[in-house]
Formats: sequence, structure tokens, C-alpha cells
Amino acid sequence: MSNDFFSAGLAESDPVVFEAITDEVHRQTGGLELIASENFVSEAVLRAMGSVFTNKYAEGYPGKRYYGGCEYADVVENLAIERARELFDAEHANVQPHSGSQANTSVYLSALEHGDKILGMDLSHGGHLTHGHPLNFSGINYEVAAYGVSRETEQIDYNELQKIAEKEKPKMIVCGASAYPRIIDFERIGEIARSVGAVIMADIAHIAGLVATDLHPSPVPHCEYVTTTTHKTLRGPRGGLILCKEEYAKDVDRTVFPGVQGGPLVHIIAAKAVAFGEALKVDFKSYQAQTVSNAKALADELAAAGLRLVSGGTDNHLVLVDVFLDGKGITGKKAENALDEVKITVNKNTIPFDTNKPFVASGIRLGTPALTTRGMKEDEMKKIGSLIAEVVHDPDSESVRAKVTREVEQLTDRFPMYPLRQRPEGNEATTTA
Ligand code: DSN
Repeated sequence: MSNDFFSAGLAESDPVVFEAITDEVHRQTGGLELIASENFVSEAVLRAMGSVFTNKYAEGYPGKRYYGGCEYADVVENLAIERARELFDAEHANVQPHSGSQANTSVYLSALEHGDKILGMDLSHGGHLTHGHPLNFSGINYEVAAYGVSRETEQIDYNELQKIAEKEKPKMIVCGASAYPRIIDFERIGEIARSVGAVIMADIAHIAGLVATDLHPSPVPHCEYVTTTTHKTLRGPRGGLILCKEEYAKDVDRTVFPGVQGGPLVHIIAAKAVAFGEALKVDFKSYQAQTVSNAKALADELAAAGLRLVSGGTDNHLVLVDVFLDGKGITGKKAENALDEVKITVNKNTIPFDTNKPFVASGIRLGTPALTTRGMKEDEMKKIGSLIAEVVHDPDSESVRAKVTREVEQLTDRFPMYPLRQRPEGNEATTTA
């Protein structure tokens, strides 16, 4: 990225913010990013996000705006819509949701009346807050029934889901997850929904990149509504997206704007267009395939080092690791903190039937999208798996921390990201991103 990308005025006009950005570049490039929902966008996506489209109001939709001067906003929104439809083979796309939560809110508002029943996956079994958590709008405004994973396999038990759906008779089944390492059988969930007269919303925020490249079966043919964020495996800007059948298009567009949101974030929509364009290229599929292979390599190494994998392994981009081991190990919280110390970034996560509270948790969730973007492959994943296991097995050892920190530095040096550059005119080794 060119040296003046951020520094054009910012270093001088607001050195504190400039320094925080610089520090964040160092944090992202100098550590191993294993948060399953994070990724590193391209410089082209960053450039579009930081464009003058942030100055523009464009309430409405292309060709039907409430403001003048929207001709170029229309160009990028139409492009984002067309590319999203092509990427997912979808009849209709709304690219305006500011986030995954707002995408889900809009779908609920389209398909449900206040107080209707939804059947969603339990958060503690891998679901998401917006799938019916009592403190979330979804749990506040709708009646909620939950399904989860089986105690034996730690995978979704579709027979059990059928039984719950027959008993609860929900108006909508919500599927998709934020901490589920296995393939989700959307076709089967479609059959279950139809058998009880429910519609389906599939939230594919985590696996969107895999779905776009046919590495995970698509929910699009089986579900009335599909939502996603655009910044996880899809590797775009932070934002949301709704895909739906044409018959629901008008309702969805109306509930996004003016139902839930006001003016769209045109700079983010421009960046979505760029990211979807990148995702349509051939090498995006090899990136996603490498992400999945890397997750398997990481999982195998962790299991070989004595940690327990929830569900026994992974089919996608993430691994859920039981570090508590029925009290013989450490909590997820302790593991997250110890790994933070050695610049390995993960998040604590509940595991199914967890005996620890969510803020403590028995597990950690690891994902490979970000490190795969950096170019790391199976060999690096094996190394990282063994480093994680060393820390988890001996979290208070200074010598383990020192050794692992050195090895993390060696790895990150070998896979540079957003290259750090000298400012030509300055004496300081200042970073730009
Ligand atoms: N917070 C996201 C995640 O980490 O999975 C879900 O919204």
C-alpha cells in the first residue's frame, strides 16, 4: 500500500489516532490472528472503504433515491448486487445491511409478526445472539425455541431437530452458527421446515466464503432467506448482506430501508463490490480450500498434543477446542489470556454442555481464514498447533512463553502483511497501512 494511504494528513492532523492505527498494524502483522470470524482484506478493499463515498447520503435504492447526486452510488451498489447474486447464485441481493445483526433484524421484520415463534440454534451449542438469545432483540421480540447438538456426537442431530420442530411449530427456523466446525445440512433443514410449514433463514456469516466457492453446500436453493456478514471467510469490509428469493425481494428491501436503517454506507457498499469481485476470481477458491486444509492440519496437531476437539474434528474453517478437559486442563479464559501474552490471538468459547459460564468457558475457538490470507499452509499450522498446545499445557511457564514468543516472531516475519514501510521524508520508522 502506498505510503500516503493513511498518512495523507492524518499523521499531522491527528497524531494520536494515527499512532493507534500504526500500533494496530503492528499488532495485526506481528501476531498470529486465529479469531475464526476475522480476516485481512485486500488493499483494494481498504481503499474503497476509505473513499469519498463516505460523504454521500443515498437513502433508497439504485434509481430510486431520496437524494440527488447518487449516480455513482448507484454504480457501486448495482455492481455489488450483481456480483453478490452471481457469487451465490441468488435471485435477489440486498447489500445495504450495516452488519449481520441488521441483516437478521430485517429478515425477521419481513417474515415474522411480533411474538411469532422462531427455532434457532442454542448460542452455547454454537449459535448466535441474534438467533434468539433472551437479551437480544430476537429473544425480546419473538418467542424462541432452541435446538442444539447431540451430547454424543456434538453435531446437529437432525432427527431431534425434526421432533422439536414438530412440537414447537415455529414460523421460522434459523440455522447457521458461529462456533460449529461441521458441515450444516441445509437441504435436510429445508425438508424439516417444509414439513412443519416454517420458513428458513440461514445465517452463513462464518462459512460464506466456503459457500461461494462450493466448498460447503449452499443454503440458497433450500432457504427463503440467507444472511451473512461480508468480513469473515468472505474477506470483505465489515458489513452485512441478505439474499432471498425474488418473491421476498420487495419486503426485504422495505425492511432494510426504511424499516431498520436509514442511509446506506456507500463507501462500505463500494468495498463490498470490490470484495465480491475478488471472490469471483479463480484464486479465491484455492484460498478457501487452503483455509479448510489448514484448519484440518491445525486440528490434527492439537488433537495429537492431547487437546480435545469438539465433535472430533472440523469440516470448515474453524476448530473448537476443549481446553478444560473436565477440570484437568485450564479454562478458556485462562487459555485466551496466556495465548495473548505470546501474540497468538484466539477467543474463549463455550463448548456444548459447558459447565463453565460463558465469560470463563471451557473452550477456545480457532479459525484459519486470516493466517491463510497471509500465505500460511499446513506446515505452519502444525507448528502453530504445537505452540498453542505448549502454552495451554503450561500456561504459567515463563520459559515456554519466551520460546513461543520467539517462534511466533519468526513465523510472522516470514509472512509479511500490509508491508511496513519507512516514511520517505521522515526519520522515524513509521508504519503505514
Ligand atoms: N462475533 C462474531 C463471531 O465472532 O463469530 C459473530 O457475530
